[in-house]
Amino acid sequence: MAYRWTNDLTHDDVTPKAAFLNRRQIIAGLAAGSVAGSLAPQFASAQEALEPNSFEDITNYCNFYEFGTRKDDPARNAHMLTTSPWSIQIDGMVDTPGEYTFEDIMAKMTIEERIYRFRCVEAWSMVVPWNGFELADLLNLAGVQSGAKYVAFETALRKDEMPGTRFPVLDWPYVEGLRLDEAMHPLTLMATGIYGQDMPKQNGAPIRLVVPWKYGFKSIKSIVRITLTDDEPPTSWNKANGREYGFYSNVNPNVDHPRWSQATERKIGGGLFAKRIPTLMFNGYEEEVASLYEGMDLAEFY
Ligand SMILES: Nc1nc2c(c(=O)[nH]1)N[C@H]1C(S)=C(S)[C@@H](COP(=O)(O)O)O[C@H]1N2
Ligand SMILES: [Mo]
Repeated sequence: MAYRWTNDLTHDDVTPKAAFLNRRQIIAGLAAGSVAGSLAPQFASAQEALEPNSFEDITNYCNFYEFGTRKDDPARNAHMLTTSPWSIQIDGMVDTPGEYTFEDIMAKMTIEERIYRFRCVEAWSMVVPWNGFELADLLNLAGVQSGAKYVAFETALRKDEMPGTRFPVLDWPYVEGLRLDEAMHPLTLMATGIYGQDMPKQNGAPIRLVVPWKYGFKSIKSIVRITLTDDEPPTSWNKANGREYGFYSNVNPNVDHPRWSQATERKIGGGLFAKRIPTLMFNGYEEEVASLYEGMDLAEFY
């Protein structure tokens, strides 16, 4: 397909197109599942599978280990996090390194709504209406230098405000990374809210990453530092268990997690007897991002 993301696409071009492609692929994926007979879609229609999850589901079923490892821990504990004032240190291979205050960033960015499917590595999914801006716009503000190849991210680490960090569940602070082309992709969002409101603390206030074609753990929350580098940066889950969590972590129904299948998922909010739905290549964003990985063996680079 000749179509390719370019810098001359406006936000208006990107969002409806992304939504449309996503919808078409999901409908195709659901149809394939039901034809095979093994996967009856849990939803009355493919449309329903694309409907945003409720604010309650999104804010009460969370992974944010700094506040505890249970799904309801972040909703209970994240109120302790001070999110104002907030700033992000942008450093490494950039023209203008320094502390960028949250207010200053917000004043310079165009906030828009993006409804994205979100797929956790634990084989559940949600549909979330995020507000945010493209990470590329922030990186361009700092000025990416020509030798940069990767972007490293770091979450705040405050033992007094984050009870989960008193335990060595992960090697704190939580860190993540993207290849520069992944970071610059127009689907890659710095999210600052959901449902038109400021980001709830349990979802990564005041600012977090959202990379919709990768497993949820790549979408690092409450970011305080962004570093441009020429070396693949370490990531928390890869350090914790490199056999289970690789650097790329692209959603891929054909590459199983060593302990469970990634072929299907359960959409949160479907109820106790919810049936599983098929997981789509790159979480349904194949048309937009497959070209980033041309020639790469995605079973080796998982
Ligand atoms: N700092 C930090 N970011 C994080 C996590 C975490 O524990 N700490 N969990 C990740 C995982 S595993 C998932 S699935 C998503 C969950 O985002 P949500 O709670 O907004 O759905 O956040 C990701 N970002
Ligand atoms: Mo996750």
